[in-house]
Amino acid sequence: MSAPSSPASQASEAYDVVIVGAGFAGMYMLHRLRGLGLSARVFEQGGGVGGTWYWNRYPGARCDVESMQYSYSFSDELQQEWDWSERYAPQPEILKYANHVADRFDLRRDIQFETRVDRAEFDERSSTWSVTTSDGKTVSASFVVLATGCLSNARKPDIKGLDIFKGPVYHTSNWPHEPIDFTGLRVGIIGTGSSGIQSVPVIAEQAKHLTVFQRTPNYSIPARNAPLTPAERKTFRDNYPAIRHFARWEARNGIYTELPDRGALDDGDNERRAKYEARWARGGLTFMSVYNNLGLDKTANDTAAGFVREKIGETVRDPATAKALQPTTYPIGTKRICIDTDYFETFNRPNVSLVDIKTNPIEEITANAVRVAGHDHEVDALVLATGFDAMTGSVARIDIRGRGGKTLNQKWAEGPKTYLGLMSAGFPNLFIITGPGSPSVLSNMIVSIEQHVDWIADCLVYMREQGLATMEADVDAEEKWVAHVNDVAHGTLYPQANSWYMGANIPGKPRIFMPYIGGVGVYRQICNDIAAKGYEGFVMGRAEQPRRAAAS
Ligand code: N01
Repeated sequence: MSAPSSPASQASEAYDVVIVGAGFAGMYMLHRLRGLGLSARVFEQGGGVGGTWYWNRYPGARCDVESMQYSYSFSDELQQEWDWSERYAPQPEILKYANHVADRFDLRRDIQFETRVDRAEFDERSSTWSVTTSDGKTVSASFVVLATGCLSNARKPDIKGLDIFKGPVYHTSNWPHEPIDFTGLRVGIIGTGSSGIQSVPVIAEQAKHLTVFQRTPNYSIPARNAPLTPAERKTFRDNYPAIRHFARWEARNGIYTELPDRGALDDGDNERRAKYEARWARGGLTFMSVYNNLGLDKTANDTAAGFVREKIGETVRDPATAKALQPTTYPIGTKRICIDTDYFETFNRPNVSLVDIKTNPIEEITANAVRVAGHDHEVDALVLATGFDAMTGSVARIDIRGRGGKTLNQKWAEGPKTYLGLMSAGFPNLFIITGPGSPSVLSNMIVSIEQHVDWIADCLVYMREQGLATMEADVDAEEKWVAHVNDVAHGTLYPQANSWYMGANIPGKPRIFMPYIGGVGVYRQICNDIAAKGYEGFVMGRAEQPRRAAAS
């Protein structure tokens, strides 16, 4: 495989692979490609590496997967040398880690920062992509890898008057790089997902008054964050081979923990309560894996949901506020569960108030207030914690044209269609890392990123060895995969929530459960089996003559 010499476009530079994005996916992809002797160029919109951790700098931002597990596993030296300071790393530390990785593996020389990819067009005659960037240049590449992230296209709410508000308006996912001081200010925050829930307690400590505008209450589990001791780090490091193996193969979500051996209704009331109490005391996402049927059986789910509602009721002193904070309209876990530090406790502060905007939506924003039910809640600054156009949003912003000039946006107008979440039929040599149709956001992202990057790298080696120039998803295989992803999702409680997993947070977006919920181990096995069968379900071809990949 060599860089094409005469691309169809006016491209001045040619690469084996163009990678879009220098987050954790793009960085590792670049590292692997270099190891294979392939030329690669990364284009990154931000001014530095880190992706989501570059942009999401809001107060209180930290990862909800434990830091010893939310880290690359591809280099043992790296995982042995890096010292995480806390159980859940704060955003600045994760960004420092991303920068450390970039330096350690000398990645920056192939990354062009502050450059958006605006357009990518496949030329069928030369089997190459022409990639046009925001600096007006076009390069060509045999392959394009979209490492654009699942939660990178901010959702700005369409609220009347937002543009006439006189004070500063911040979006959690595009937070300024300089510190923001809310001291003495009346702050309003709209949105109570993970970003809102993490930032509310921190902003409340600074602000004169914080008004939280809540449309849907969320289930949140205490993080129980704490400094990591040297002994805790050592235990992880000594056991990394087994821990990483477990995360890849045994844990559905790529997180190392004990696996449940029973359903919630297999235990009596006292035993079940004791287990929930123990998980609540331990804190973190593993609350949901105490039983094996919380995502499947509504009655089982109700026991966990009821327990969390009780905890909210015990924590929040004002009964009306407590009631408003208790989620009742969807099963626990079917919207991304949150973990927090003192979120519910924050509503006991005299300088914090909750406004329910479900019953009475925001009417408008004025120059200095948020108007709800005819009442003006005066604020000096606004924080939008309103989430993302998830999974497809960042891809949709690029004008991607495949065979016959058809755009990916046209193809995905009724919802994203991929084979394995890795490729989409009609778009040859275009890979997506953690795309819709793969476990991605339902897992520890780094586990899923590494799996996809390794699979793509192995695939490129196979193509090189076989003298193949093109690869694309077969239409039938894709249809079957899309149906399978849908079937598996509908065997669970997940579609019952209006979540961003379903595209429900974006008006007009098709309601389709986007990630693959079959579990990372099952999915990895499927991907490996397909590769072992000569990439079954993919159409591979030499430059001149496409052929169907060997079936089993
Ligand atoms: O976004 P969200 P997020 N008017 O979509 C509300 C990851 N993440 O940035 O639920 C009023 O979850 C919306 O209300 P509703 C994680 O995967 C991880 O918080 O649609 N309100 C909701 O309350 C997470 O799930 C970490 O009714 C409006 C909120 O805004 C994902 O990112 C930290 C509105 C949006 O919540 C997204 O989280 C942060 C409107 N027009 C994020 N539009 C960690 O690792 C939206 N809302 C810990």
